[in-house]
Amino acid sequence: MKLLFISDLHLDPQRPDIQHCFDNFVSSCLQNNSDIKALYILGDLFEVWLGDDASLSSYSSTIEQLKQLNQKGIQVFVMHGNRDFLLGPAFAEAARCQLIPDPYPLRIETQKGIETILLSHGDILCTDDIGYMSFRKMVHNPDWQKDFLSKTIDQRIAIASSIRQQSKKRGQQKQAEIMDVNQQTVELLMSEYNTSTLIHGHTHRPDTHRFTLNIQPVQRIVLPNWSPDAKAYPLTIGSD
Ligand code: LP5
Ligand code: MN
Repeated sequence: MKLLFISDLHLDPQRPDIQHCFDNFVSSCLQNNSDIKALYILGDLFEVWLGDDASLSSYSSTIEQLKQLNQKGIQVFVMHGNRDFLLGPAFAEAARCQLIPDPYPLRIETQKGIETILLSHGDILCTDDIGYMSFRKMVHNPDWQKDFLSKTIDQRIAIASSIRQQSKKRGQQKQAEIMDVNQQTVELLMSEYNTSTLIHGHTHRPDTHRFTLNIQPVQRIVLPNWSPDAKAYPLTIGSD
């Protein structure tokens, strides 16, 4: 049995090429469904999510695909990313998926006993990006979200696009390392959850980083953003 991990698809009605890659991925999952127990989507499934009331209709085909995966026996778990942190209960119900918090300790049974694989979108690890961390704090405040969701859809589109512009502009001014994870933050989080494997996305720097933590070998797996040759990260569980 396999668990699959993907992130940062950034599905966008204006990018049919990316949607096409996702269509192929879903088809291949449906064909191999007896082997796949669950799919974990670690954030930024959507380029932007302006609230369930505003965005469900823009992504109806994707939601239908997630529902099909569930109907074929593949459980789908979705984590918020920094673009779709407003995914809410109406989305989860429509897509028959489960929203999971960030970070999320996934317990799996191995030959050595129960192990924890720690899952995250990855933006919480980028603590050197002070501007982003304070922006994140603001938009994760429940009062701020309530206020944003009470605005008309046109007002929300205007605010989101102004923030996108500012984010792009500031991104060009930031040093690349600032937008990567902070190693100390990674180590603190992995120690807190007593895990030897962390899987995350967000940075679009796919890699496997192996290092030693508390005298143990550990790894940080960074998922790729979606592209025609991007593959889900597989984890085999159980005896086969
Ligand atoms: O995703 P990416 O790689 O482009 O950039 C992220 C960080 N930027 C963001 C912002 C998103 O790009 C845009 C979010 C739009 C969707 C929101 C939907 C709901 C609407 C909510 C609107 C608030 O996440 C970027 C990081 C980068 O990752 C790498 O980690 O650097 O962070 C920033 O650029 C943040 C800036 O440093 C500060 C942002 C300034 C915005 C100020 C807004 C003030 C409020 C205005 C309200 C009208
Ligand atoms: Mn992201």
